[in-house]
Amino acid sequence: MMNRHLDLSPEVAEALRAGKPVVALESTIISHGMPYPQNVETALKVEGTVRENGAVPATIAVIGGRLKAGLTPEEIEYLGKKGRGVAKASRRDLPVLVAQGRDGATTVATTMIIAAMAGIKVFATGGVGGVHRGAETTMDISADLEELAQTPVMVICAGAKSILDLGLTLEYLETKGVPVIGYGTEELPAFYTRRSGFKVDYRLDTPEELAAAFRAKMEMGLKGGMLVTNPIPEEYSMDPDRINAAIDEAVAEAKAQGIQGKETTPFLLARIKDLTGGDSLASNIQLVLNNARLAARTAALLAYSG
Ligand code: PSU
Ligand code: MN
Repeated sequence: MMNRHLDLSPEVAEALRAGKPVVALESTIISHGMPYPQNVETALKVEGTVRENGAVPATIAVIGGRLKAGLTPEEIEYLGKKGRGVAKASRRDLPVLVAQGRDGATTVATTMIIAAMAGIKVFATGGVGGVHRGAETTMDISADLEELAQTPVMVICAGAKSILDLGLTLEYLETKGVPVIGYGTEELPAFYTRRSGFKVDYRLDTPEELAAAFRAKMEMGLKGGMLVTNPIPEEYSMDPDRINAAIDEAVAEAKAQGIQGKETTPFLLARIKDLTGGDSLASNIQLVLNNARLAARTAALLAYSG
């Protein structure tokens, strides 16, 4: 029985009923991750890419207190235009937003929760949250990591930005038993760049191998998800020195201005975009499209074989 707070769009409901592949997409990237109107254009383009690769897109958000899997273009436009006026909703935010009939842009954590409620196994995004630099004193660790530890969804991302402490993020995921897969790489990609200097747990090279590993995890009843890190295509990757200088500057500004809590990640993302004169936005869009393609193909294998 469907959760009483959840609404599936007619297209998503029909696809799930028929056992067709569905790919979940998040909405914090729309409201908080990119400026308007590129955020709306990108969200619609990502949905198109999922369709072209044989799956049905389910963009996820909280609207008027309803958990939504599958949005209309009008709902995507609404979330994109309202931007940071929409609450960024992680796991701890859901109870009050739902009880009060409010809107929420879902993070990786919340998108996983709602995807799992709906029965969606694969989710494509840009970057995941992780252990922030300086977490040994701030304790700023994204709820995304705890969600990966407990909710059965495969998250396909482009690695993690070095606004995070990548080494500590990998240690945390190891402790929590979350497999970190490099797609076609042994190295953890760093979002804007293909390399980070940190090793992933396993390199897998095909959607078939991703689907098989996820299926094995499910069959063993091991709880939690899987993190697939898919490097940005070479032609869109950024110069590491330039992007790392912008990230260091943004982190220093956040510290100087006393930015804290859920504001930290959106602040850093917006500053990096400004400091790179908008170039990082073009890369960001391309890597999300690249992840959507891989997610759709993997979802199709999980739906149709085995
Ligand atoms: N990192 C990115 N891009 C993003 C996010 C993180 O490179 O858009 C968003 C995602 O929605 C992620 C959330 O789930 O920020 C993590 O926020 P926090 O660090 O506050 O948990
Ligand atoms: Mn945080």
